[in-house]
Amino acid sequence: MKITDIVLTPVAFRDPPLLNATGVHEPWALRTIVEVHTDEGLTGLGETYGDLGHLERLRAVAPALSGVDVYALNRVHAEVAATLGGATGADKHGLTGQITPEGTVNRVFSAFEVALLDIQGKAVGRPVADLLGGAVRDAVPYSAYLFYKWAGHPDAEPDEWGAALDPAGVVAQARKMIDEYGFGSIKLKGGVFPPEQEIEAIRALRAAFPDHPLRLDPNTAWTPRTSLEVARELDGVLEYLEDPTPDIPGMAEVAREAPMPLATNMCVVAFEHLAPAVAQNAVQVILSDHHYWGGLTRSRHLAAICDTFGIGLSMHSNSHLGISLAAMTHLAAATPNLNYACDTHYPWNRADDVVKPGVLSFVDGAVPVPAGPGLGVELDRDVLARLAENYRTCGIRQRDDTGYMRTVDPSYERKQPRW
Ligand code: GKR
Ligand code: MG
Repeated sequence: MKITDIVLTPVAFRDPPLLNATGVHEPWALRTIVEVHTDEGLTGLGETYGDLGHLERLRAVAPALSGVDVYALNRVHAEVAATLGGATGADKHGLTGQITPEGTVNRVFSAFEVALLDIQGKAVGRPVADLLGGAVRDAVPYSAYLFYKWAGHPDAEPDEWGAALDPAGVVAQARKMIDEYGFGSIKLKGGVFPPEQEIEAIRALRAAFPDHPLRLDPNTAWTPRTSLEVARELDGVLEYLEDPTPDIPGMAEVAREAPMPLATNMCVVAFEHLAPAVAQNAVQVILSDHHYWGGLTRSRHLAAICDTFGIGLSMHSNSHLGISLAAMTHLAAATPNLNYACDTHYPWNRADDVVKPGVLSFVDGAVPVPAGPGLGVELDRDVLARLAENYRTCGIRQRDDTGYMRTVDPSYERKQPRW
């Protein structure tokens, strides 16, 4: 079965004003929806980043895949690498970590690999999780992903979540999210306020939810010294501390004395980062994310490496829609050592999902694995058209949390570390 055509549709969907270490989410988040068509009439779906540089790389690669067999994933990877010719993406928003040429290939390859696995699953009538070795769990647990946030975007009405700018607001947001979705663990996006305030928020969450594992992720907003102070304050409270400080040597310095495991989706984001991270014992948990680790199969290679070196595995997320959630769920279901609840931004964005309702749901904080075949999800063409129109009119072509924050506070500066 051969690829005949690839349709790439950039989309924009509503995003609340979520605060982070580099600014605040703009009113529109971008993704690209990938549709791979074949000569046997089957179509596969993928979802990936929507920033313009990435979209241009996807567009450059797509014609080179025409005529390629849908099972020839190694050839697809080689075609992506050859077409990109060593080009490297940039971490313009400051939350991604160091992007390498290999990581750039894997980011582009992933979008096509997921769509091809969707086709393969449809061809044999089996869910993608079966192509990855079979589900070891029927449902994948996700964590409540809390953000400090404004009540609404500037000049707009407050959104349904309201403001969360202090411990009480964070607890109220957690309560709403847990009531609605049943999440059994909690992550707070930090790096927004001075560390003492974020420690207070974590303590408030501990008091309100005594049995929920807690995580804090300041996206490298702290020096190693500050990181250690926070780590000591939160000894026995956090299940892991995520990316407190920049880079592998900085994380290694913190890890030597921190009482809890350190996790990352910033300093170990490509296979070439693994050897130095292991040698320095810089991280104890790696956040896998198939969108940049090179798709579902390569994410399972990452899982095997983590298993080999005794490193824990969790899952990272960015603002996303249901095709990504389906792919994440199949992958996590088929990865035995994915032993922490996965991150997801889905509750913040699900109102604009391009996937037809009915397949993706949260039951007690976990998403039951779609029964398939393939990813088990279908595109809602009306929503896709609406989101594509949003993209055409929203004016955003590259995520820029810092620039958006500066429209509200012109004195705002990006600093990593800040404290
Ligand atoms: O959505 O603001 C955000 C997050 O900060 C995201 O960009 C990060 O990549 O969720 C991510 C993380 O865990 O670092
Ligand atoms: Mg993170």
